Amino acid sequence: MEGNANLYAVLAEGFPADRRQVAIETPERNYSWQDIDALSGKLASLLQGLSLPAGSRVAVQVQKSPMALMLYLATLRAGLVYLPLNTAYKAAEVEYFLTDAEPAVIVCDSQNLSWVSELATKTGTPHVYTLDANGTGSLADAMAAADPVFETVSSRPDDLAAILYTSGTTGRSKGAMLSHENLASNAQVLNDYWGWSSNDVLLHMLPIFHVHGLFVASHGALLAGAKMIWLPKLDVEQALEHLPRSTVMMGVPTYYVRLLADPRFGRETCRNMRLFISGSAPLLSETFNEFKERTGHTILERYGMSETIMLTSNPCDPAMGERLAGTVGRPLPGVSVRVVDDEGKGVPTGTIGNVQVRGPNVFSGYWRMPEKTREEFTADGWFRTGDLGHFGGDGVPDDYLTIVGRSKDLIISGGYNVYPKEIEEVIDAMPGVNESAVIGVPDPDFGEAVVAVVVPREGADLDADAMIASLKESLANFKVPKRIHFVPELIRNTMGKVQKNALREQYK
Ligand code: MCA
Ligand code: AMP
Repeated sequence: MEGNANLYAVLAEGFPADRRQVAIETPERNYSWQDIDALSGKLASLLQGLSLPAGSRVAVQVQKSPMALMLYLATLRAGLVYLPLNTAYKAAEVEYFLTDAEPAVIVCDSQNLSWVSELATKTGTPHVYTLDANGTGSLADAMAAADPVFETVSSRPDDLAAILYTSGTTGRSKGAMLSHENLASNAQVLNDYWGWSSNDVLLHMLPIFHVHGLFVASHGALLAGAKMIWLPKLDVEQALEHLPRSTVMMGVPTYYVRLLADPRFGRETCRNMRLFISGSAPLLSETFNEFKERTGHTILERYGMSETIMLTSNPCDPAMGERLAGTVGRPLPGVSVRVVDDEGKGVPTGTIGNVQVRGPNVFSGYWRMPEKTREEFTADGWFRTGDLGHFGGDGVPDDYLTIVGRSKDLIISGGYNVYPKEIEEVIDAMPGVNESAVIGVPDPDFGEAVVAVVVPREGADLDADAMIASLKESLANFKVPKRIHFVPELIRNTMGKVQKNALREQYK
């Protein structure tokens, strides 16, 4: 008989034989491997008791906690589809996801219960639960009597495991559909490539509503049977306390910039560290170099997307080559990456082109968007990443990829993606605004910062601070421009298209 392709079953194969060992350590309490099995089992029993059709979505917008991770694992075990939502999203943003994904269940923080319940009624989401950072809430109450023994549902490799929303150039978010196989194959490849072992201790400080923290980091430790030190977020003070007992850390570049900004961070802090991994946004060479100088460690940079999970990585094993600043390394085993011109023809080494990918990790399409899905895949089955890059060049080995930019109009701020169009639409609808252009400018902390250039209507008296305060009511804070500049008109080319490059140059 074939094994169960359910991602939880795959991950659980890596759990240590002695289930009493600590799997997750938090400042408040520890969770053993047995606790993971029993708590995710109880939640899975509860979800199964709702008698939902297979493939029903479970939307989750809660603060990071071990119980939130249990809820993710329970959703997998029950054969349902996990839909994580950034905790920064406001009601108007969450409404879109509930309307589009039609989840059967939404779990939220108790402080958001009133507006989430209203949305659930409006969008027809039948089950609403609360889960707070300390593990309490109506979900905990409901699971109290549930059976901790749960036989993980048998899944096929192609069954949907999660939907991750990723914004589109049109400003409308698309749900990337990831299967059990997409996630499991990537976790298995990384387990080997990054040399995970049960002796590792992962310092987990990333949010768990995106690929980086939820899949790459958590799956890595779970599949290796390695302990996680689980912190709610990046807090340099706490990082300094826990790094000396850790062997692996993952972060977006801002994490490394912030660690370096603290003079106490250095070799001693990293004395037990084996591996620092960076991704989600470009790591500046100066950060890479300063880190090496200060700690003796070479950050490993890798590249991925919500639609594909991890695609390329610098080597972990020194025998396989050097980790090179500014590059994202080689395609992972089993993953194919090609760089092509606009006609789809391969370009020579060192030449910039469009990055396209293929492999068992690549998603099957966007939720209920067959047209959009067709557009994003080539006729011969390659996914168009929207990133621009080149292989080799400049003394870099020919099989190392460098990402040089994006053909999509995307800003990455502190590892979060911001689509200018979405922000422009909200600004343009504000009273007194004629039009706007939203751009990313270099920022020492966030890598890129969101800035808006606004053309007021004639006679309008706009106030930047008031506009920012108003934008915070409907948009997640990380999307809200850090600064607004007023101009009489936007720079355009002869075709009438706004020249964002010129604006970026002017306001950097
Ligand atoms: C918070 N703020 C931000 C950001 N985060 N503004 C812009 N960009 C951000 N990323 C807002 C806050 O709401 C606050 O606004 C103000 O900025 C200052 O907040 P601060 O205290 O500095 O923020 P923080 O809580 O320390 O968070 C910064 C952070 C966090 C630690 C860098 O954003 C973070 O953990 N980012 C990681 C994102 C991530 O995991 N990305 C992976 C995506 P106000 O003062 O107005 O309230 S997965 C992915 O991209 C792919 C697949 C991949 O390859 O991994
Ligand atoms: P997301 O939509 O959150 O999945 O973000 C994926 C995008 O993040 C990719 O298409 C890249 O543009 C960017 N990205 C991820 N990792 C890196 C990296 N190491 N260097 C440059 N860009 C990256």
